[in-house]
Amino acid sequence: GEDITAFASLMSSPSTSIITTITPSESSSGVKPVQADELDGFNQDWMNKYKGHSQCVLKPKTTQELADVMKYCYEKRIAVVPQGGNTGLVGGSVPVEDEVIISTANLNSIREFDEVSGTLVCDAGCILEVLDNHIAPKGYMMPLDLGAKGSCHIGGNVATNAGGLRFLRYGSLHGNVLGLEVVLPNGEILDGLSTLRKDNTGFDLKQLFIGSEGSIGIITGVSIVTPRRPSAQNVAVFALDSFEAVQNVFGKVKSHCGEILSAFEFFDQDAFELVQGHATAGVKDPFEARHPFYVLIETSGSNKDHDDEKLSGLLEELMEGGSITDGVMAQDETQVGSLWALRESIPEAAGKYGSVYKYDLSMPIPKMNELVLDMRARFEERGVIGKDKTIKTVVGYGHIGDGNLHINIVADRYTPETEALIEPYIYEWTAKQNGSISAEHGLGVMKAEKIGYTKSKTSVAYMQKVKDLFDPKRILNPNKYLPAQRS
Ligand code: FAD
Ligand code: 2HG
Ligand code: ZN
Repeated sequence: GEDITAFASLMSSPSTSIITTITPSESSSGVKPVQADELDGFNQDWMNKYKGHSQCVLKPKTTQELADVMKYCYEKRIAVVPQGGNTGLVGGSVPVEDEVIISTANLNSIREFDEVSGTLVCDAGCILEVLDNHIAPKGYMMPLDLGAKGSCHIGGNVATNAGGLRFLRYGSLHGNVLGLEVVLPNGEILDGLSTLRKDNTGFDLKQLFIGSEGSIGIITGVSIVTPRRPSAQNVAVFALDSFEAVQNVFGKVKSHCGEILSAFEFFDQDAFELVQGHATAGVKDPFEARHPFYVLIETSGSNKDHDDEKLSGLLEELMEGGSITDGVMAQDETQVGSLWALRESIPEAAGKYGSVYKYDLSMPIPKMNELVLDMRARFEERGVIGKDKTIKTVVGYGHIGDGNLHINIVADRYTPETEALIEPYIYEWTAKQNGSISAEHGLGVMKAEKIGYTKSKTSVAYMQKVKDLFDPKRILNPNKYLPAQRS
């Protein structure tokens, strides 16, 4: 297409350097210079924390076009960064320097949907919510859901192995993705768009690309199995007075509603206050007072009467045993949305309040709140936390049902000094619990050098070999995902 012709003419002078700067002045063939303001949205990440200065964004319309671009880049050794919806939270989707940005925005066709098996095959640039809306009338839903659903691409979800709000019920993309079509760094197309549920023939290569964050190939097509959309859904938010109570309630919820449970999320009072003060819409406080902790539970089933019965059994036990101090249950779709907004708008509210240092950690559930308290104490000791101080607030929330804590530290701005107050302390703390420094957001540029807190030297060495096997010239997403290697 036009983009590629433009690219080829811009690139016509042979280059051997890994990073090639394309300035409008190099364009001798009537190619329209790219306007700086158009580029900003592609160069800047969602948090305004990471910014590259690429002069070139390509939006191929077909897998073959993308393959042609990669072949060219491989020959000339030009670095590229794959970009989906640019909602990633570790700086992986934007250039570190001036890498060419390859956006999947124009790879957005739904290829097929099988209504018997629930198998969906689509282009990588389809927006998650668009896919969910497409299959909803057919009685199906996407097996993942996240706050960024209105802009993230399914290819980006697969590339980050996104977890999200219903991981607890539907599991990882490692289980739900049935096949992938991938353009390799040298332009070869790895055509693996299988729709088979079972296929034990050789290495399952697609698994390598799930969670590879654009380091070894660009995903162009996704085949994914989708579950039935539940006909009955209930959402409740409970208020609790301690983190012990949160854990206790988790046990009780599982024993009453285990097989219909589709989400178990928690947020602390500071996260709740943040949303009350800074989120945009639909976040009215449904309670009369503020509470130290909140949990949101969702059930999804096929028989409303059965589910209601199970929930009333649960509520009875929780109220009688004093496990919760208050609770609200959604009575209709609108209230379902409002209760979910209390949890889903935490990242947005944090971003409105200041510059956010985000930590996405796996650890034993009992340790989670200890870390949040420890971080607050650390800042208090140094006198840096408060409304008008360097650190405005520290909030804890997340997918407690999956052992995944999110800590958002909202600062007045991003500075190396503030970062040094948090890192490596928080990573060391997590490593001591044998936790993970990235439960679901990935490594990107933020944590490429930190992988050793969670993975052994041997594992990292084999990861480097996989990288070299697919991308020997290291043109895909340089400076990200894995520690820098000497060439
Ligand atoms: P991008 O941000 O564009 O890219 C992410 C990474 O994948 C980059 O390294 C990029 O190079 C690579 N990449 C993108 N597309 C491709 C491709 N086609 N082929 C190869 N590599 C590619 N994440 C969770 O896991 N759980 C959550 O609950 C969650 N909630 C979020 C809520 C909000 C409000 C926001 C802003 C983000 C949230 N995220 C969450 C993080 C983010 O949305 C996910 O990581 C998402 O999967 C990224 O998709 P994307 O299309 O925006 O990818
Ligand atoms: C969520 O669960 C996302 O809301 C974002 O994973 C978490 O912003 C964050 O830290
Ligand atoms: Zn999350």
